[in-house]
Amino acid sequence: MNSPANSSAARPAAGPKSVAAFQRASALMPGGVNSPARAFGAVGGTPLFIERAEGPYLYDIDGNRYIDYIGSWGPMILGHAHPEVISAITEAAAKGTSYGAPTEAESRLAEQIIEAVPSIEKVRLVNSGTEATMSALRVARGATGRKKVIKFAGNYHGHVDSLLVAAGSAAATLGAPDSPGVTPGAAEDTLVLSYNDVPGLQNAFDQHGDDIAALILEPVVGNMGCVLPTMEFLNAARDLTTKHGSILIFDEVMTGFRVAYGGAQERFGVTPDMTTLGKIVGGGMPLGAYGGRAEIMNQVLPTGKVFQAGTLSGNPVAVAAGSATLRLLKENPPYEQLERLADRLADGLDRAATSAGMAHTVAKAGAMLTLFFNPEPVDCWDVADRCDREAFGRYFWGLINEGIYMPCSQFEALFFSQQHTEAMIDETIAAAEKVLKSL
Ligand code: KE4
Repeated sequence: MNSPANSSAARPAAGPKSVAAFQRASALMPGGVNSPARAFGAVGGTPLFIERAEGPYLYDIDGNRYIDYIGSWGPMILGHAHPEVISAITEAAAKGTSYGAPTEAESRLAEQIIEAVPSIEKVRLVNSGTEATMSALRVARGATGRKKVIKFAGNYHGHVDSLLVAAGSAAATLGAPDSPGVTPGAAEDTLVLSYNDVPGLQNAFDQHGDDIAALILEPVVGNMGCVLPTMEFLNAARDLTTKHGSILIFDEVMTGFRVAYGGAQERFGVTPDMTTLGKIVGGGMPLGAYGGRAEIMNQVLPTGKVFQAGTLSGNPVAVAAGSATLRLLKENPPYEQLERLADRLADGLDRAATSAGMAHTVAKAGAMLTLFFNPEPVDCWDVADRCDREAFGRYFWGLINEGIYMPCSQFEALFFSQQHTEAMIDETIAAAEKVLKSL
């Protein structure tokens, strides 16, 4: 059956080597990928297989070069293959890749995280954003003795059973916001509300307040496209969790070290009880982290009774990559440059879409932004869900043909790095104008 995902006839095909590689991979791994976001399910056609990456560029196995606006879905804020990150990785690897015993390097990275995010008094390193949110949720439930958790439609917190409910990112993209295999028992204590809906949040606490262990949110959403919170919403989340003794978890896996060195909590001045991190904190290697007030984190075994563990947690190679990345971000903060480039790109895409007569909105926060194929400002999933997915798919492939690699879904944010230049932004805007006019 020729499902839309495979009917590349409707779109410019990838190069012959990617097509062959995809056929081989599809016989070996579900969808030929190790994460569904990469499968091009939303835009159709064949995923491009990547040979290498350097600075702001991706190179596919057919020899095409692209300006990269995925950046591995966030981690590559310094650009790909940064020499100092690569040498930190190779130096660490030469001393062995994993000991299963504590190292001072872990303490160094923990100190960097705690210094960057003051609301984190103690931190635990894990291997992914999913592990970070899964662990933070368990600690919040263990610390409060309560069961219920609030999340928001269109927010994605990794593939944690109890959070794969009305999830964003690839779950929303591929029409599986509520995954099979997540049992009613796993999801029954998850309350799903609408992002930015303050009355809805107030009602939930009126009804369930003293049963709510935690409220988890993306303080800037990347996983329904870039959606900003209202300050009223963030402050309501903070005030209501404080009032009811619930734990406020900021899932900063995407926003951490991205929208500011101290994440969205620094940018907005709202302090959570716990924070989850991933992506940039590992510098492109498998590393996540969760942390918060010492009184909460001391509930974690062996100090407390809440169990969480991991063979490769804090392994020397991933820690070296993360530590080098945070050091470089601290020594030479890219945030003003990234903000300027984001403004330039957002304005340029807005002008390009307007001159193409396309109904659209643009949203941005620091170096993450989205062009929505939707005339309504996107402030929650119900609005995001009304985007023109078909037009987005043609826009995506049109830009691929112009050497621009955008996220392959309307429900993802685009990211760029310290290596992106104004000239590249202008090239992207010109390409977008040409493509949007052709739609
Ligand atoms: P990982 O388990 O993929 O490292 O992190 C899960 C996660 C948690 N929280 C937020 C806010 C996230 O954005 C993510 C992962 N983001 C997606 C992209 N939107 C990862 C890409 C993918 O799934 O391949």
